[in-house]
This record gives sequence, C-alpha cells and structure tokens, in this order.
Amino acid sequence: MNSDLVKIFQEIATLLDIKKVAFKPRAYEKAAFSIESLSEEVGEIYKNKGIKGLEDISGIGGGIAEKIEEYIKTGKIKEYQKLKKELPVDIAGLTQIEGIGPQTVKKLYENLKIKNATGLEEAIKKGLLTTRGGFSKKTEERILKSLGFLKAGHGRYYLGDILPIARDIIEKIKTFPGVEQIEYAGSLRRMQETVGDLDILITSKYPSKIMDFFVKMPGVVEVTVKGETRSAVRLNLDIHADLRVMSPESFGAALQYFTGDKYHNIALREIAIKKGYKLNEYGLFRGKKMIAGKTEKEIYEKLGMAWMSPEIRTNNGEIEVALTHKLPKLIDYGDIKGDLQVQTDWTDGEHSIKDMAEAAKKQGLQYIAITDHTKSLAMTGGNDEKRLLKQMAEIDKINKSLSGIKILKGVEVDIKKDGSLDIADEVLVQLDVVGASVHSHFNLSEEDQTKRIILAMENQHVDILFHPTGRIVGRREAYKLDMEAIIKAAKRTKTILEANGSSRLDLKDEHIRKAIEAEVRIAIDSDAHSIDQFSFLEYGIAQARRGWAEKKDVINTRSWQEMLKLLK
Ligand code: DGT
Ligand code: CA
Ligand code: CA
Ligand code: ZN
Repeated sequence: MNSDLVKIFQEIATLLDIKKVAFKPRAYEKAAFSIESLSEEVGEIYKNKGIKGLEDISGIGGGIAEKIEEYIKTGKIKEYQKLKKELPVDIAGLTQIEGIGPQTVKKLYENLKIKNATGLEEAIKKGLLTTRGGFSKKTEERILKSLGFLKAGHGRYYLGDILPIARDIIEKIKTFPGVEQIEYAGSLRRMQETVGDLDILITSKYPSKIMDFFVKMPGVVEVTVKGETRSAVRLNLDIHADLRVMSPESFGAALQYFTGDKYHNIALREIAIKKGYKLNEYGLFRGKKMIAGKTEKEIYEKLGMAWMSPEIRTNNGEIEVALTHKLPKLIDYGDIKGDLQVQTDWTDGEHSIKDMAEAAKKQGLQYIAITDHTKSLAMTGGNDEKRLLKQMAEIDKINKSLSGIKILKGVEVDIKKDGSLDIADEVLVQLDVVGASVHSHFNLSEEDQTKRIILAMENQHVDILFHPTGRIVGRREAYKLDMEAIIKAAKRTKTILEANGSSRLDLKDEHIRKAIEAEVRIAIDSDAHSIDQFSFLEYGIAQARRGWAEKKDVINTRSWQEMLKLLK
C-alpha cells in the first residue's frame, strides 16, 4: 500500500504541475517522499490511530491525510481519477525520457494524443512532432537521442563517465557559502558499474540559500523540484541530481540511507526492528528517542555491526558477515603498485613507451608492463615475433634512461579460435608478463569458448587472462563462458584473472568474488591506451572491492620483484 500511494502522490504532483497549480504539487511530493521512507504501513497506522495518526506523520497535512483515508477505505482517490481523466498518459514512463518534463507531456498529449514512450517513438518516425506537434527540429532530435539512449542503457551512465563530472559538481557546490558537510551517496558512492542519478547530501545552517544556489548553478537545465530540504535538477549531459540538506545530527543516517542499496537498507531496517529500534534517514530511534544518526559508524555499531564500505552494501552476505565482525579488509584505492596492461604507439595506443612510463610514475605507480597487441589484430598493427623482440630491446634501453619507474616486458597475446596463441613460445618465454585475450569469434558455443580459453590458460607462459569475458559496459554482452570452469582452470594452471578497469569492467564483481573464494589471484589493470588513462585503475579497484578482494588477492599490490614470483 505504501508504494502504491507513493506512486499516486508523485503522479498527482506532476499532474498538478502540468495544470500550473501553485503549492499543492509540492505538498504531494513531500507526502510521497515521507511515505517512501516510512517503516510502517500507512494502513496499520490508520487502523491503530485513525486519521490523527496519519496527520502525525511528518510531511503529511490534513488534506493529504484525508486522501490516504479515502484510499484505505475505497481503494481509490477521486481527485487522482479526475486528473487522470483529463490527461490519461503514462507520466512516469514519459518523464523518465531525458528532456521531457511535465509541460512537454501536456503538449504531446494535447497536440498529438501521445500517451506513452511507444506512441512518442511512432510519432517521431512519422515526423509528426515537427509537422503537427509544434516542436522544433532541435527538440525532436534531442528527444530521439534520449529515447535511443534510454533503450540502450536504460538511462544509466557508466561509472567512469560520471564520477569525474560528479566530483566537479561537488567542488562547485562546496564553493557556496554556508555548506558544511557534503557527500555524494547512492550508486555512485557504492561505485556501481552504472549510475542512474546523483544523490548529494549536505549540512548547512542556511538551507534555503543553498537551494537557491543549487538550482541556479551553471549547468542546470531544468529544475524538477525545489523545496526547503530537497531540490532536484537536470544538468546538461542529461544527468539528474538530487540535493538534500540534512541536520548534522542526522547526516550519518541520511548518508547511510541514501547510499543504500535498497536491499541493504531493507535488511538493515529489519535488524533495527528486531532490536526494538526504528531506522530511517533521520536516525536510529527507540521510541521518540534518537540513539544514533550523526555518523554511519554509530548506526552500524548500534545495530551490532562494524561500519562497512559502500561498495559491498548489496545485501549479498555483507550484513551477516558484519554481524560476526568478520568483514574482509578490502583492497584500498592506494594499494596498486603497478599496472600490468598498457598499450603504446607500437600498436593502437596513443603515446610512446617512455611517455606512458612517465605518466604512470606521475600517478604514483612503481612499474608497468607494456602489453601491446599481436599480429592477429592486424587493424591495431599488432606485433609479430620479430617486432616484439625489437620492442623488448627498446624497453631495455628506456629502462636505463628512467628512474623511479620500472618497465616490464609484456604482451597481450591473441587467443586464436582453436585456443592456440599467435606468438611462438620461444618468444613468450623471454617476456616478464604474458597476458592472453580473446578478440575474435565471440559467438562460439559456451562449451567451445570455455575449452578454447582454458587451452590458452594451459600454456605454460600465459600468466594472466586479460578481460576474461569480453563484455563492455553498456555496449557488448559477455560471450558465453562457463565461469566456474574458468576459475577452476585458473586455480589448476596458476593463471591470474584480470579485473580490467577500462569500460570493460571485466571480470564482473560477482566473478571476482567467486575467483577469490577459490583462491585464484587477480590483477587490476587500467588497459591504458594513452597517458591519461591510468586513472582507470580506480574503477578496476572499485570493481575488485565490490568483489570483496583484499590486498593479498591482487598480485600488483606487490613490488614488481614479488609480483613476478607469483607468475608462472
Ligand atoms: P541509481 O541512482 O539507480 O544508480 O541507484 P541508487 O542506489 O543511487 O538509487 P536511488 O538514487 O534511487 O536511491 C538512492 C538510495 O536511496 C538507494 O541507494 C537506497 C535508498 N532507497 C531508494 N529507494 C528505496 C526504497 O524503496 N527503500 C529503501 N529502504 N531505501 C531506498
Ligand atoms: Ca542515485
Ligand atoms: Ca536519486
Ligand atoms: Zn584486449
């Protein structure tokens, strides 16, 4: 019942916005928001305390309490039905298309009788938006683009695209006078592969001033909500951002709540209830008394757990482990000492070996392995044996001219269809690091693909299986592969599995976790093709953390001498 009411109230708010009704939309929005975070069913509250109990819920006034009562008694809300009749469209579905706000929904319906995203797409195909709808060519193009993106990525952004932007936004907000604490929460703080929207939390003595700043900040394209404690905007690049101002004693509770994820929160709330507490975004309460809320740490501790990193908050066992105080000590963002997959201008990279080495040193790395492509990848100008030997000699020379960074000799050798490699063993044996990877024949059956890759892993020179599943976030599905068999083979053949930090994010977190459980080691690589791409290591580390990896599980947290000892 709570979630139905949340949906209805959100929709009423939008419908009233479309009619340009003042104030009322915000009241419904507020009500939706407070029902969303209730730990009790409104039906229960009504049963026990009547309409008075509903009015006591913060954010719910007399008028809306009556609407809830009406819904509980009759299963409907007349005002909602009346509004729906005037504008019978799929509001949630349409407004989730970037660039479509309440007024566009209205115009689409009134001019073209468009009710939903499918109708919109058809109308665009027929050219109706510009010919009969009164929309400009530019708007039509923008909507078409958003539709395509929504279909492809369900409106989500790749972590690596959005994290730098989010950090800039945070820096910008920090410059507003009066901002005290500030953090981003949500999927971004959990460093999830993709991010839907930004959730930003701050404390300030001047919330309304902050809100004024926020909605007028450069880059804001549309203000969807503006309130005393919460505002929401759409930024250029079509990113939505939510800003909430919390009081300092609730900041930790809000940070916990809005970091989620949802399933982690639900499980946590159940534990709180069992202990006789109530947990919400304002704090942990016993009755009306606040027990914790200032920091996340005190909330977890009062619930009998140690604080845990956002990356593992997914309700996949972390809560049970936290209750027994046996959480893993996750690999840290500063723990990587070297990068084991780096391309240069010898093949499809942009910069020279020397430039890559110097950039890596600037990033704080102690070593890199140069792993250019091999001859099967003709379009990259892949190395053959002769050229690879030449490159090795070149690396010896450069190593002599550089200090503070060690360049290891490596290769990204191509796994052919039959599982053999496209570089001869006599040359592979002379390299420090041999990574092998699949770049062709993605469509083999699971059995054949698995066999092919295991065959390559069985080569006594292959140290690392690079980007094991071939996926690219938002662009390419993984090929069919029996991951369990691959992990078993990795263990048996002492092959390291890669956690690739580029937009491949391959292995996935769940597979990293399985590999580690099987005592298979991981290498976290940037797969850099230019000097600025060593920053991708951060995403690889995030991925490994979400896979519960500890420092010891990752070979390149060691010095290059120690690391080499772990290779075949
Ligand atoms: P996103 O934005 O789709 O990438 O994913 P999140 O996790 O950032 O989700 P978002 O922005 O919808 O909500 C932020 C956090 O708020 C979420 O991580 C946990 C919390 N939250 C959202 N919906 C619920 C809910 O229905 N129940 C509970 N307990 N918490 C929720
Ligand atoms: Ca979010
Ligand atoms: Ca959000
Ligand atoms: Zn590759």
